[in-house]
Amino acid sequence: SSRLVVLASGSGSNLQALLDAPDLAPEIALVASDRAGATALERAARAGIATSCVPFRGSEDRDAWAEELGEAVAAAAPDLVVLAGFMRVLPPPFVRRWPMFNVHPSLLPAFPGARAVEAALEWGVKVSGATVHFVDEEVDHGPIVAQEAVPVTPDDDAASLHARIQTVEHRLLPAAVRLHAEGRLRSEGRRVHVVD
Ligand code: 3YE
Repeated sequence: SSRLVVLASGSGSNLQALLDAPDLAPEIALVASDRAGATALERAARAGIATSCVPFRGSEDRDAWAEELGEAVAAAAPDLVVLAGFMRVLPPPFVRRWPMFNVHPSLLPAFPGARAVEAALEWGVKVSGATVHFVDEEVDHGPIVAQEAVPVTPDDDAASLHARIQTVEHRLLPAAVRLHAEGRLRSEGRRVHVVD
């Protein structure tokens, strides 16, 4: 069976979507965070899943922090690592170690970075969306696995647009994780295809 490690900094709603996915083949072996207060850790504990917290101590210490986080992840022996609302840039040695997904609240390559929902509103786009992509050395840059558009409405603020995007994320992420576990993703350069 396939083993999953989920990294989360915040509420962990994407973790909850994975926990709630019926028939999700991969077992969540560990939920790890850079923030002691992350609600994701509570959700994991409540679900009987092992947790690990390696607090981020500042950018000067990123390599040592990532090394420590990497040890915790390695001990769980994942087949796939999922960044689910994880808000730290991971250094190259970490991202090369396992296949890794990130969930991002825009239609990449538009609006990468930490404030994607706000940036989309400020730009005035009429359509935004959600992206699941493989993680590489560059933030919000790796090959796209799944993507779906959502409309931006005139009365939207960041909270309402984010909520609409998250509804899509909670569907796209478990589906993408399932495809990976089933060995149904093929890469051709940057293009990721689903095979039967
Ligand atoms: N790391 C790599 N590639 C990726 N992390 C994430 C995706 C992803 C990744 O595709 N290599 C905002 C992070 C952006 C940011 O710049 N954070 C800084 C400073 C934040 C602060 O001041 O608190 C930091 O320390 O990491 C996950 C999404 C990252 C979002």
